[in-house]
Amino acid sequence: MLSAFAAPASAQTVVPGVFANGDRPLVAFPQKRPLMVLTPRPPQLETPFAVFDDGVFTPNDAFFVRWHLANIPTSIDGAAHRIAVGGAVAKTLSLSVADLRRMPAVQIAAVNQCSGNSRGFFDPRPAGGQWQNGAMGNALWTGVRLREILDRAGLKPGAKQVQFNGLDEPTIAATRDFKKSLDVDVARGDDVIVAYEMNGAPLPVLNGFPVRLVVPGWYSTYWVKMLSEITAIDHVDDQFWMKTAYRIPDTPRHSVAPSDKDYPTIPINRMAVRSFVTNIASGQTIKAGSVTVRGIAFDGGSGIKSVEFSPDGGTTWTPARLERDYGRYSFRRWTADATLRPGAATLACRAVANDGATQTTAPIWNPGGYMRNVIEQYKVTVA
Ligand SMILES: Nc1nc2c(c(=O)[nH]1)N[C@H]1C(S)=C(S)[C@@H](COP(=O)(O)O)O[C@H]1N2
Ligand SMILES: [Mo]
Repeated sequence: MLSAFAAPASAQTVVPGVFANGDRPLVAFPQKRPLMVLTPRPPQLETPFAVFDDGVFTPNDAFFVRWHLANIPTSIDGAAHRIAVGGAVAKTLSLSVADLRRMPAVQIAAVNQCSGNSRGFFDPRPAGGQWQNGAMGNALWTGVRLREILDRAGLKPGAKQVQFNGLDEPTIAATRDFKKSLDVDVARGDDVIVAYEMNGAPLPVLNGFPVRLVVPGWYSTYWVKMLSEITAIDHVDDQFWMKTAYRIPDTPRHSVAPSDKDYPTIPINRMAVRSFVTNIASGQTIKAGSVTVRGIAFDGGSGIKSVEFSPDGGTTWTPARLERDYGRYSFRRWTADATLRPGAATLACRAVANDGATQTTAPIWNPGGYMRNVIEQYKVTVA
C-alpha cells in the first residue's frame, strides 16, 4: 500500500517568477523533494530547471507532476490493482501488475513532456498551467509492450483506436473523466509500453503508481497514469479529451495568429525538437574567460543529429559535442566550449533532429500554448 498524502506538505521557499505572476512556492509532496507548485489540487508540480544539469535521467523524487482532476486516489494497493482490457476484443482480460511482470519486459529511455511545457512564455499568454520549462523529465521506463497485451486480448477487425483510462475521477459530474486514445497502428508500435517501473523503482504515486502508459516521442497527455482500463473502440474517439482538448492547429509549425479562427485542428502527437542549456540560467553572472556549457536536447523520436551553441545571441554558432546516446527518445546531453568577454551576453542553443527538424528564433503561437520549441536564449552578465 502506498499513500500519496501521508506527509503534510510544507512550503520551504519561493522561486521568483521569470514571467509576470510566475512566483512559485517550493513544496515537498509525498515521495517528492520540494518542487515548484502551480496548483496543489489537482497537484501540478514543476521540476526546478537546475535538476536537468545533474544527469541524463530525472530522479523520481524530482520528476514533474500533472493531474487534471482533483479526485485522484490518495492510496493504492498495488497488489490488488487490475487493468481491465475490453471493448472490441475477442477476449476480455483483467491484468494485475504481477501478471505484467510475468510477461516479457522492455526497457526504454524516454522523455515525458507536457504538451503545455513552457506555456508561460507564450505571448500573448494563453489560458492553462503557466509552466516554465520544467514540465518535462527523462526516465528509464520498464514494462510490457502494449501490443503484447492487445494481442492476448485479440483486437477485432473493426477496432480503430485504443482508449486508456486511469483511476482518477472528476469531482463533479459536469467534468469529463480523463481518457485518451491512440490509433491502433500507434498503439501496436514497438515502443509503446505499460510501465511498472521508472528509473528502476516503482512509479511514485503522483506519477501513476502502479502502472502507466508510456508513449515514447509523444507528448505526455497520452501517458495515462494509474492505468485501469484499456478499451478497443470501433470509431475515432469523440469524447472531450480527444475531440475538444489537446488539439493543435493543422497549419505550418502548428502555429496561428491569436485572432485566427476556423482553422483545422488535429490531436496533438509527436514532440517538437528542443534544446536547453542546463548549467547556466538567465540572469546569472558568470566569470569571463573560457567556459564549458552543458545542455540537453530531444525530439519526437528520430533522435538528435546535432546541437550548436552560440555565445553571441545567434550571430555565430559552434558545434556542440554530443554525449552518450541512451536511445532516440531520451534526453541527449551535450557540451560546448566558449570564451566569454566581460559585458552583457546572450547565449543560445539549437538542435537538429535526425528527421531534419530544427529550431528557429520565431516562436509559434496556438491557443493551447502547446509545442513551444523556439531557440532558447539566456541573457547573462559576464564579469
Ligand atoms: N490518469 C491520468 N493520467 C494522466 C493525466 C491525468 O490527468 N490523469 N495527465 C496527463 C498529462 S497532460 C501529463 S503532462 C502527464 C504528466 O505526467 P507526470 O505527472 O508523471 O509527470 O500525465 C498524463 N497522464
Ligand atoms: Mo500535460
